[in-house]
Amino acid sequence: MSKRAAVALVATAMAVALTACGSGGGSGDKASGGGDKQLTVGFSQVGAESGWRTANTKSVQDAAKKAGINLKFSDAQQKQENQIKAIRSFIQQKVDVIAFSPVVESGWDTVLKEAKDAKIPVVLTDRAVDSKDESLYATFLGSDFVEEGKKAGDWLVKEYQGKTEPVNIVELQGTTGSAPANDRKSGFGDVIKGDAKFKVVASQTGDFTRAKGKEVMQAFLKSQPKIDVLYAHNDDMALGAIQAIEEAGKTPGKDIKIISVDGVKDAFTAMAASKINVVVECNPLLGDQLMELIKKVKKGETVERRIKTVEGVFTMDQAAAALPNRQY
Ligand code: GZL
Repeated sequence: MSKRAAVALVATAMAVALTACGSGGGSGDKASGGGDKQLTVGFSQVGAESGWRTANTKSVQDAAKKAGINLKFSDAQQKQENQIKAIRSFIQQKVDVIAFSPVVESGWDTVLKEAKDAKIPVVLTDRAVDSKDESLYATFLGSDFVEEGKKAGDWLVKEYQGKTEPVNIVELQGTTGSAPANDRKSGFGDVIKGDAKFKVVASQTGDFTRAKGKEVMQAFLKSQPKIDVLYAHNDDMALGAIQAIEEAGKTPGKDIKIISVDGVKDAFTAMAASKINVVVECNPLLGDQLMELIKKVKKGETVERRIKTVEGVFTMDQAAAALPNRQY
């Protein structure tokens, strides 16, 4: 074989070897991320009803970008039928994983069975479903709302320690049928039922929004001769209620003590102004943890069935110092 032919043969062999290595994934070209296919995730969000939700959406979207995940995002405007439609669309598009925060607890089995039949894993985040069939979702990442309700009740018991006169409580519930509304109500009720002076004289949904929270608080102020405490299932309803209380010529945080949940910046600002007495934190910044979970689930790795977020309780005296560090 001539020298020229031998050189051509070696060059060809080397070119074939490089191509095979690059296209084979694995130890291939690092720039393409080792050849891993980009994950496509369908995410159905509850809506845009509160400061908490806005922060949660940003956290999920930013985390998907950081993780190199192609996110198909749908806002359900707090309607279950829109979430079901979105999940069906994700199934048709053959996404790799479906993640969603169920607006209410019930009514998901049919559509989740469709996802299971299509072999698309489902990850629950923020809120839970009441399905008995645990094979319908891989894991649930979110807060313990019963615990949050208990923390709210514990603060109230401590605040009125040693007192005997009746304490009239009004309650602004979250979205009817949602896990946070159901569980924050039951956790709170379990704690205060041990002391007869506590009486929930009115309890109604404000749908987690400021507008509705104000409207329902106005009705409470008209119908209730004496209100000592407001327990609001989220900050947005508490902030709406504060407007109603002030318009009625009363001082929020003093004439009517306020217990709220979430811990958004506006609530800390109100607490620093002595208008809210205590905020039970509910962390919306779940994005990074969610994307890591999604990658593990897609790879078929074992993940915990229930992953709880870590969160605290902040009282009025702590608000001013905590405010600059609040991330949502
Ligand atoms: C709680 C979340 C609730 C928040 C509200 O995890 O689902 O929904 O407490 C939000 O602010 O609207």
